[in-house]
Amino acid sequence: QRQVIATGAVLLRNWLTPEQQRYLVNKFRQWAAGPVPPRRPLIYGKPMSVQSVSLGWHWQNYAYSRIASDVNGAPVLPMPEWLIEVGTKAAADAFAEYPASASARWYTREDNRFVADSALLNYYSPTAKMGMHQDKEESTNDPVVSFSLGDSCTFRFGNTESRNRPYQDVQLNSGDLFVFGGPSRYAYHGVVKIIPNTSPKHCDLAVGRINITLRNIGATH
Ligand code: MD5
Ligand code: FE
Repeated sequence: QRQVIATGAVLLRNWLTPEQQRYLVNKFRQWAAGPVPPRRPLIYGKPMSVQSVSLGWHWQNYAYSRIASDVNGAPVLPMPEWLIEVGTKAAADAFAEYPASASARWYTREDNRFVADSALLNYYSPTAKMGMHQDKEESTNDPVVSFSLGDSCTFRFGNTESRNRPYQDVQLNSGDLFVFGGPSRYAYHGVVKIIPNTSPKHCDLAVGRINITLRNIGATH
């Protein structure tokens, strides 16, 4: 079911079927075994607890590149066409109840389609967290499409002014879709806690949480 957390921030519970969740978990394993291994990016000089690997564009120190020069110098895997299509459908479903005249300004493309050029694949161990931050390295304002797999988490969705209150804590479960765009695109957000032993059996992920975010970072080199 649909939950509007704020204007442009829409949660669709169980958007992914159990089969799709298991498929994405297995794809994550393949991608993680690809040319660039998951690593812990440095945040203020310290490795973050989340392990991250990308498709399309590699996120490195507040910039995006095709080559993971900070990891092993390998080129990142390309974005699969099917995943781009999943992202387009996800954004369209999430924003279906907004009139096109309103959401038109939330997309770069004039046809109001979200076309991702990159995916961040983040693995949270049961003790991992992500501090409150804004996603502002992308050079477009297109929405961010987020899928949750495995263990549930407590996700903190804040405001656009500061990392402090007011914020809302929302539990994200395996299969949930969360789309952030429009006036919510630059809201502060973070992952407060992974809720252990909540991964559904169908995921075949014994421990931890996978978050896949699809973005149109709009980079050209
Ligand atoms: C997560 N991951 O659940 C979140 C989901 C990240 C990250 O924060 O940067 O990898 S993405 C939540 C998000 C993305 C873009 C914008 C906003 C939230 N927002 O404006 O609130 O592990
Ligand atoms: Fe983020």
